Amino acid sequence: GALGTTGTARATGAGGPLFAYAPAPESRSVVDIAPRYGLYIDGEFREAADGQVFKTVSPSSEEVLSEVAQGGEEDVDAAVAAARRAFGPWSALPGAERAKYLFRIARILQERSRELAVLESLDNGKPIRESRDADLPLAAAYFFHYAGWADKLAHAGYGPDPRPLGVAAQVIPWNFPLLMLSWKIAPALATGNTVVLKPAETTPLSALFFADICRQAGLPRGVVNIVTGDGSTGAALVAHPGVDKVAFTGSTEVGKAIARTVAGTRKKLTLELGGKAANIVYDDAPLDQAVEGIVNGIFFNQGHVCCAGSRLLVQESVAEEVLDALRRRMATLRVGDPLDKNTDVGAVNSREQLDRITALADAGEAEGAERWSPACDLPSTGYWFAPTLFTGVTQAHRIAREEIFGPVLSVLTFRTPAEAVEKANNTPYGLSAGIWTEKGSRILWTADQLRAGVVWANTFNKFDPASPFGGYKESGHGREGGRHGLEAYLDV
Ligand code: TAP
Repeated sequence: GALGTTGTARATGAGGPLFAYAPAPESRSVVDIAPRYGLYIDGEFREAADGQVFKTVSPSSEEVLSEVAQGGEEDVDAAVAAARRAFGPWSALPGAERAKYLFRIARILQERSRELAVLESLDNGKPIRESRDADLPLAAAYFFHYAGWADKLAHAGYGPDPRPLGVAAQVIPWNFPLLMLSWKIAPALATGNTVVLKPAETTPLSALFFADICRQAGLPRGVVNIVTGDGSTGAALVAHPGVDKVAFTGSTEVGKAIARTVAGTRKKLTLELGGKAANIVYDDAPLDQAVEGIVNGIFFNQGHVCCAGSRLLVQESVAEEVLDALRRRMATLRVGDPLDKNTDVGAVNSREQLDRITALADAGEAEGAERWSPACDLPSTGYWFAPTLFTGVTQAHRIAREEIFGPVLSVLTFRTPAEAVEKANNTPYGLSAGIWTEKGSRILWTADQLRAGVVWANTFNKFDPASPFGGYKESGHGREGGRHGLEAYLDV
């Protein structure tokens, strides 16, 4: 009963009725979305205990894609209990055996990547080119990477016998639904932990398809549980006394609330929160390349990226040249249907997020910055925001200080490298930064001065499973990816 044979209705196992398919409309020919999905607990799909559901909507068409179970406290309790039961046997498996499951999951992600890419673009609004070329290959790559660690934990530098923590509660955002799931689940399973994961309310579908992949891979029941719902479901999960580890990615505000909940308990916590990255362009930079990097830095994934290069810091002597080239390049961006392979900028994920972006952009104008967007026809239904550039921005402006999480770039200028660094670090965040220059010594000096967990040089938004990712200051603590990412799930 694999999910994914187009047009084939499926109703297998205990979760059958909650996982049966409606015939797919033409536009989604490679993915079948059921009218209704249950929670995935203890290897089965089931209704929420109180029968509550919510709707998940396609942000590009405002069409309801499916109804999904709204998990409550009782469901969280059942999921944590299932994960607890599974923990003993799972953690006792030799690492090489756990690795086999992770490799299997990685391969199924590859095999089903077309289906999942379409699903992700429908539920999230991101361009299919990005879900196909970034989200899906990277999600599989994280599983391959951590599969490789599972039998080598004794050689990871944490002593001969590092122990898993137990049940991991994982709460993820809507910007990279499947990729954030893989960042969380792959290292947790490799190290012998079991998982209860709550996806974001606006993007639950790929996590539910992932649950089906776990079944397909024969993963023992209870090792991965998916509890869909809203923020209250996440809060109940984080607060549950049966949880040993909390991993959260999302807003700094919710991260702080979670830190308060977890304080004084035995729970180990990692937080990956917001950002306000500086993308620094020096006057000796290869400017054409830098302009591409600026565009990628802020318009990739509609700017719904925690490490987005949302503040462009450009050296005064080349500012006009860079801005002219940037405006010309922005005018070529195609905004629209996420399923069109020519689309560069897709739909904003939700009405709420569109309202947030709109309010902050309006504040930018009200505070005196100069707003510019290329002429572009936005579709009449769905949630859209034109790529936007603000010049004349000062450090006091809200658009220079607050995370916008949308396709909005704030431009500031600097005269000296010291001034660039001072401005770049003038933020409560510290997740990422970019540097564009021909001089190697300048790259090293700047990177050393920046308080940012990730610094890209002459590139931006590059991810690799072997590379640790995470923030300084209010961008959170703990690292995901690579050997460092193991530490979050081990008693070392
Ligand atoms: P958050 O509210 O932080 O959502 C992240 C996840 O936490 C979601 O699964 C959410 O569930 C859940 N959640 C919400 N309240 C919770 C609580 N009290 N306890 C436990 N879990 C809880 O982000 P958002 O509201 O979607 O976005 C707001 C802003 O946050 C954005 O504009 C953006 O600036 C920032 N943001 C940053 C990131 C990253 S990666 N840095 C990611 C997302 C958003 P629901 O989705 O059901 O609410």
